Amino acid sequence: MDAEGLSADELFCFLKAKRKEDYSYSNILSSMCTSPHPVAVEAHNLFMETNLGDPGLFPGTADLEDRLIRWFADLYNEPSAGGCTTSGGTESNIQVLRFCKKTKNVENPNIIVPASAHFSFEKACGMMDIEMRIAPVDEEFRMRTDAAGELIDKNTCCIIGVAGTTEYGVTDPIPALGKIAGQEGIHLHVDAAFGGYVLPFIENAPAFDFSVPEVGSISVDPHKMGMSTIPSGVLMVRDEKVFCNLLVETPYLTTKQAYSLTGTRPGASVAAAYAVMAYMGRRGMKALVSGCMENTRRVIEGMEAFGVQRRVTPDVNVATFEHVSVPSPWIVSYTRRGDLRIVCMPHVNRDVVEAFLSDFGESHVPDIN
Ligand code: 0PR
Repeated sequence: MDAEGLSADELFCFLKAKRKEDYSYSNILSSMCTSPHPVAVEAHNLFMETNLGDPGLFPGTADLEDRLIRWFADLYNEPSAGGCTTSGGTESNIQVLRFCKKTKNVENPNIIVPASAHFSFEKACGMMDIEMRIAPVDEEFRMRTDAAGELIDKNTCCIIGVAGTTEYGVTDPIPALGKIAGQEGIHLHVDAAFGGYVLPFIENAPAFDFSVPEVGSISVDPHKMGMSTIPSGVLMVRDEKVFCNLLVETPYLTTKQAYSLTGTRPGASVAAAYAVMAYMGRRGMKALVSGCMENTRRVIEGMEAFGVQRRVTPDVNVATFEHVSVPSPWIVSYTRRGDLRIVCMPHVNRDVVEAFLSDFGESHVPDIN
């Protein structure tokens, strides 16, 4: 840090130049984040200085958090469900494993995740000394329930299913996982970080929420398909009592106990998440999701017309293909197996999809073998 500060002009000239070095979402086909909705930005700015770590100082913001949780309880078909906001999918998954480990209270706890699970579980298990048992997936990249069942033992404290996997956009067989979790009395967590804002707005979507009686918790991220600002996660639990064993004393705060992982917590992105849902309503979200799914189908159909095979038909707006390169300036990603992956986020609108397909078609040399 220099002795003298910069003028605001100099400072913002520098900051704007730095921001220009970032890629623009208009060419990003690899991200599960997107440009926040304008109402999210406005709400975020309005609540910029709020801190849900000391909620008694910000009762208005805390009320928005409660209202957001009530909406998700409704959306996920269990009006009495509880929950809290987090910084995103990683923190939500950590919180789930924290309470599952405490509740089970065995010496060598383990959890069962599908091979497709997000790497946040690896981090969480490392932090908490939990063994992560990996169940293989089937040819459509869904967790194999029989294999998951075989991995269970008396030390298993949680089974995880994913609704809208990060890499292939599919949903694990949650009702079947519910059966085995129920038989063994094990907590079933559904990681719906991505799919939690998609599946409720699609006709005939696979079951993933509290309507499956054994589902104990669901994580969902407003900063992904919820078009909110970063960082924003929600962790829903069927029975709020699971949080009790995470409580610590917070004597000098406005609330005397807290179970959240982080201390200071942004109210701004919570207000932003609330704003998007309030503004869009169910009908608006349905229209948004239908558009993303329509664009996903168009990408798949367009790529197949160039002879590039889809890897799987997804449940959410993630399209995957056999490995092929794409021309610049398009930014795509490749899965651990090497498959091309395109996420049709709201910024990947129909014009973007057509521009990508046209550029791809011009550059692609079909493999004649
Ligand atoms: N669970 C699932 C199913 C996820 O897909 C992700 C993240 C997480 C948990 C963790 O969420 P947080 O990153 O909010 O903690 N999925 C994306 C991924 O890791 C996140 C992402 C977003 C990555 C934008 C890149 C990017 O540009 O691939």
